Amino acid sequence: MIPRVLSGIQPSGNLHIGNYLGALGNWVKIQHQYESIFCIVDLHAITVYQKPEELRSKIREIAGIFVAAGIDPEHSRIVVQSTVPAHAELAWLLTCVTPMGWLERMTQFKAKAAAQESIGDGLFQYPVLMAADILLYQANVVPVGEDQMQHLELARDIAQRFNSLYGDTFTMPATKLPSVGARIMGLDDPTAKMSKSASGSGHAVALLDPPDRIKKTIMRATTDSNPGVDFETMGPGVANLLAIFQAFSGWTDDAMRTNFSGMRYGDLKKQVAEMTISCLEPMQKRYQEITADPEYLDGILQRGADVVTPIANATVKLVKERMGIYTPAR
Ligand code: AQP
Repeated sequence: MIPRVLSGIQPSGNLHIGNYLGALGNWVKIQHQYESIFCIVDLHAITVYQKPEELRSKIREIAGIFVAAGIDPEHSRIVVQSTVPAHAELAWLLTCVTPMGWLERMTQFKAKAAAQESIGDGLFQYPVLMAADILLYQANVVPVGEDQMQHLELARDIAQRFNSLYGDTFTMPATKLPSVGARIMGLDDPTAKMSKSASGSGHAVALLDPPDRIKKTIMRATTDSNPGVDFETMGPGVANLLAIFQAFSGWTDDAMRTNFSGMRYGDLKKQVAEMTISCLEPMQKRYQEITADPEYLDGILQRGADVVTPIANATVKLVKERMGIYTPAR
């Protein structure tokens, strides 16, 4: 059987180069080795308040970006999470086997909760919904950025606990991280992860930013007090710029050292900006073409839901049977 890959992105803001280098770009590279399912996880996005109109348009925008970036809709399924109700149903079933202590340890919950005035229960339950997304499809591989590793570990713990309570039911999903770019940091603050929901114009490069804005953001990036690039003593800002360049270019470590050692920061930033723009421009052009025909995207999302719903429903049925929940004979 062909192994299955699953991953997702929240429509919670503008997709940025961290989302691309940590996740989307790798999905594109590996999609044909697997049976591939890529989700726009709108039920995750609402764990913090989203303006309804913005959320609606972000879902479509992200679907367009997936295709523009190279997700092949003839091969891979692009699914809006809420169009497959089994995600929410399995999440509840798994909530009932997940100890609260496991969720209390999640660092992303602590960080996001600290930024909220009032913390919705959904934010606390978020990792269980993510486990449900993955286990619903018995995914073998989950390609994500480094910030999602703890949630993946939890998904495995939940699967293991369910399997030991109710018998072998779930496949253990493996985490797949990119070798470079697994954690792109904020350009304004290289000690914090680049994030969709962070504010500030100098923080992130969005995938749909025009070239002049990309250049401006990168040229303003925080560096350090060294006179130029020193691979032994560089600070996190310079390391981040080099990681962005390397992840986009695919250059080896040796090539990076040869090209950048001693380079002044102004020149480094220029090269990073040029590389970023040249990698994003074709995607941006394709995005304009794709979104000119809204029916094209609707068709892709409908097909995605149609293909994955029977897989998802079969898992929920099995889980309910295992747990002893009423399942009609037919
Ligand atoms: N800075 C990053 N570097 C590398 N990978 C990243 N990812 C996110 N930020 C970086 C990866 O992108 C995928 C989708 O992320 P998500 O939408 O599920 O939410 P997130 O991880 O919480 O990402 P953001 O951008 O910080 O969004 P908000 O601000 O809405 O929470 C994941 O695979 C993630 O690892």
